[in-house]
Order: sequence, then C-alpha cells, then structure tokens
Amino acid sequence: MGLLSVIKSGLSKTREAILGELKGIVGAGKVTDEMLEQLEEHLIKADVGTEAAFLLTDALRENALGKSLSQDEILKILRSEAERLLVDPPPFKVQGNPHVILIIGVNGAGKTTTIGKLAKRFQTEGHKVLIAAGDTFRAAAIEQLEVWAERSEAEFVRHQEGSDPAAVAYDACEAAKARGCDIVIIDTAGRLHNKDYLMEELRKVVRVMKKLDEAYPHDIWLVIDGNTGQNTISQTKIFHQSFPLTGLVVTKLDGTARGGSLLGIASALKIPICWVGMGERIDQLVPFSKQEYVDGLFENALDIQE
Ligand SMILES: Nc1nc2c(ncn2[C@@H]2O[C@H](COP(=O)(O)OP(=O)(O)O)[C@@H](O)[C@H]2O)c(=O)[nH]1
Ligand SMILES: [Mg+2]
Repeated sequence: MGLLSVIKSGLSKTREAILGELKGIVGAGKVTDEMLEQLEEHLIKADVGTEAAFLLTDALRENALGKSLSQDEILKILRSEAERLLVDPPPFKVQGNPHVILIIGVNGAGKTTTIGKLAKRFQTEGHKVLIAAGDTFRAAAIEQLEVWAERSEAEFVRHQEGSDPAAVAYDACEAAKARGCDIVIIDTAGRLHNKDYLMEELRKVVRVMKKLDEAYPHDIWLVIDGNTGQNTISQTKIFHQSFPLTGLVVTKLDGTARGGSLLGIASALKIPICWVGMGERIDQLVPFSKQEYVDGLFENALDIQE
C-alpha cells in the first residue's frame, strides 16, 4: 500500500465522523449564524477540540457569512483553515553519534510497536539502529521488543526483568558506539503523568544518559493513543513540563473516529506531531504531513493523485 492510501484508509472513520454530518449542515442555501453554530457543535462532538472548532467555524464566518456557497467551496475554506492550524514537523536528522531517542507515554499507547516501526524505517533508510528494552517491568515487554528487533533487523540491548531502566539506557548508548549504530531508540514502561515515582524513574534515565553526553537524549517523543482524543492534551502538557518533548507520535488513527483531534492537539500545544500510526503492521507508521492529513480528512486531492 502506498503512503497516501495508508493515510486515506486509516482516516476513513474520522472522515466519516467529520464529513458525514457536516455535509448535512453546510451547503444548503446561505451561510447563517445558526448554521455556523451547528457546525461548531458538530466539530466539537467529532473531537476536533473547542479551540480548533472555533477557529474553523470562524474562518467560515469571515469568508462566507451571508453568502450562498456550494458545499465544495465551504469544504475548501475549512480545509485550508485546518491546514493553517497544523505544522509540518522538522525533517528527522541524525544529530549525534549516536542519535538517541527516548520514547515515553502511558501504558498501551503504542510505544513498543512504534519503536519497531521506526527501527524498520530508519534501517531501510540506511541507518544502523539499536533498540533498547527500557521497559523492564515485565519480561513480556522485553520479549515483545526483541521480536520487533528481529523484524526490523536492528541491534538489541536488554537487561533482566526488574532491572534499572537507567542502566539499560546507559548501556544502549555505549553499545551503539561499540557496534557502529547511529540511532538508538529506548523503550520505557508505560507511566501515568500523575505518578511521581514513575516520573522520577524517567528523570533518572535522562540524568544517567547525560553523563555520557550532555546532548542525550536528542529527542524525547511522547506516544499518544489517537482514541484518547482531546483528553490527551492535559496529559501531554504535564509530560512536557517534566520533559522537554521534541515531538509527538499519535497512534491508532486507523481504528478511531477521533482523528480530528490532531487539529486540537496542534492548536493547543506547540509540539510538532512527527509520526502517525495507521495500523499494527511494521509499515503502518507514516511521517506526519499536514497536507496529506488534511487531504485524508477532506478527500479531494488524494483521489486525484492515486
Ligand atoms: N490499530 C492500531 N493498533 C496499534 C497501533 N500502534 C499500536 N497498536 C496496538 O496497540 C497495542 C499496544 O501497543 P504497544 O506497542 O504494546 O503499547 P505500549 O504499552 O505503549 O508499548 C498493541 O496491540 C498494538 O498492536 C496503530 O497505529 N494502529
Ligand atoms: Mg510497551
């Protein structure tokens, strides 16, 4: 499956949630205040977030209030406002030798799966990747990552179940140098942002790595489950206060009707969405692109390109 089809089919439920009812609201006669109110309410229900819903509706108010526009013209205005709310992430660049990426997030968000997908992608691009089992809580978590290491043909570092994740991270960075790897990706146990001891454990991981190189980790990516919708925003803010996040990964956009939440996330947080998970398979992680995302939501351009 090509990239565009992955995005388009992944967003199908979200597209249905946003466009289905929306087409019933707009495009029947003049754009009125009442219609705009209905639209705003609908967008909030579709989990676009209150701020983004307001901004989208407002763009229509400014451009179209009192005018008779076709449905397509209205969708075009919404589409370009949606695109304006989003930012493209900076392209990924290896900044260190090795470049170290720490992956964090709550339980079940998709961290381990994302690491497998990233490892595969980076390996395919010609990098030599090492992944490290920093989730030492359960043996199963270590084994799960080991399977992804095999699939992606990445190097793998693990300690025993119950060992100190900071020691795993430290060893991983050293091993990467010894084995000539240029990217290290470190898995961590799922943690709630409101559990202090777990946050402290993560701080230690960062602190210990910095003993090797002050620049480590170059990236801290928070993985969030796309099903969580707007609820993820407060969670992300708290993580961001403790750890300077350099990017977000939003997973499970394929199974959810709440993929519009990316608009809310982007307008509420100044953290780039770097990757999106569009399925469980190894090739179903795609770099976030605002244009492809918006095309996926509003159909049009994708149909032409395919
Ligand atoms: N449909 C779908 N499932 C995903 C995606 N990413 C992860 N998952 C699934 O979510 C579940 C939890 O993933 P896991 O990587 O173990 O989460 P972790 O606890 O954060 O490490 C697994 O069943 C994954 O297959 C995705 O993009 N789409
Ligand atoms: Mg995991």
